[in-house]
Amino acid sequence: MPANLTPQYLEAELKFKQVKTTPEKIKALEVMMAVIPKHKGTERLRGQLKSRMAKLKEDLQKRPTVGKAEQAYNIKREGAAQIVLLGLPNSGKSSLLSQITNASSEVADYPFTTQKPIPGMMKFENLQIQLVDVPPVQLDHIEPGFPNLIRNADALLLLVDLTEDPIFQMEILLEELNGMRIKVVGKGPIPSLEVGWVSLPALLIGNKCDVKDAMDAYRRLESHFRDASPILPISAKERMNFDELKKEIYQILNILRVYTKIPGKEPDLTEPVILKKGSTVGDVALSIHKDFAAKLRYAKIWGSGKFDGQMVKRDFLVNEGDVIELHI
Ligand SMILES: Nc1nc2c(ncn2[C@@H]2O[C@H](COP(=O)(O)OP(=O)(O)OP(=O)(O)O)[C@@H](O)[C@H]2O)c(=O)[nH]1
Ligand SMILES: [Mg+2]
Repeated sequence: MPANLTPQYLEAELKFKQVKTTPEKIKALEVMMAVIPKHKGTERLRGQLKSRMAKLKEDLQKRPTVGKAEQAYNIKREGAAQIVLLGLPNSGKSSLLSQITNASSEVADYPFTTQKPIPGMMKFENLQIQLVDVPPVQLDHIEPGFPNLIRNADALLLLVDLTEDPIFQMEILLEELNGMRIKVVGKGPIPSLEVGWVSLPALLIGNKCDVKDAMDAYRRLESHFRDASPILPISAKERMNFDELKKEIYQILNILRVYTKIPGKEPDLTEPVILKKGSTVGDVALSIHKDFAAKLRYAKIWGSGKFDGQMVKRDFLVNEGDVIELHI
């Protein structure tokens, strides 16, 4: 060790050894670098301090920050719609994701198993719908990014465990959503909302219907909520009622599928155009290209028209399953 290190430097070095966190270490190291005598005898030591600093800064970059946690909640939307699975700990969200989609999410009999969102794709007829498993809803803590993921979803599946006071669980979920200024819409008209609120369609699900007496609990849950929302019993574990579940999910999305065809050719029924209910022939054209929509003169429609191949204008409302030939 060079003999000519100052007390000032030694004090800074002591501080460096005492502190624990990376930002504190960086601060202490900065002081050491500032006060170290700068001459030939300390050249090597100064080099070491520099590389130590580089290492610490690298560690700081690697540490998960609030921003990173938030990023985990940024799930890219894929397929026809993005649906978030919400529920209290152990309600069976990860079981459902693992059983009904191509993805897998850890399942365990202890609460708080899921730590970050996991997306998976569910096949329904000729559609792929994205389901997102998330950590359980907690009363006292919301991860940054979580409310946004929910607000941006197309719909929610609210999962309750039928073996654990399901009405109470559902009330907690609805209250938590209220706190995030999210209004769940089930049956009936969409309510007018105050600024800052969003409305989301939701399907209520009573899970674990395979367990003894669970169906009694389901009937109580149903009589409590059936006027407000669509509701269904399932068993994620035993894959019970999955066909019905998929149909109900499609229903709450409020979308429809139409198929376009080229004159003289058959339509491709594996490639639906997905539109909001209430869309028109003009919207079908727009989904292909905006120039197409601008130049559209008329369309021929099979399905909802009075007769097959009927000529319709751009404001004609399309229905589920219609086949449409656009003419420009
Ligand atoms: N009998 C029965 N058990 C189920 C069913 N679905 C889930 N379970 C069990 O319930 C426990 C919790 O399941 P998970 O899928 O991990 O629940 P989760 O909602 O993802 O839990 P967190 O990630 O902690 O919020 C596990 O022991 C599962 O095996 C079901 O349909 N029937
Ligand atoms: Mg889970």
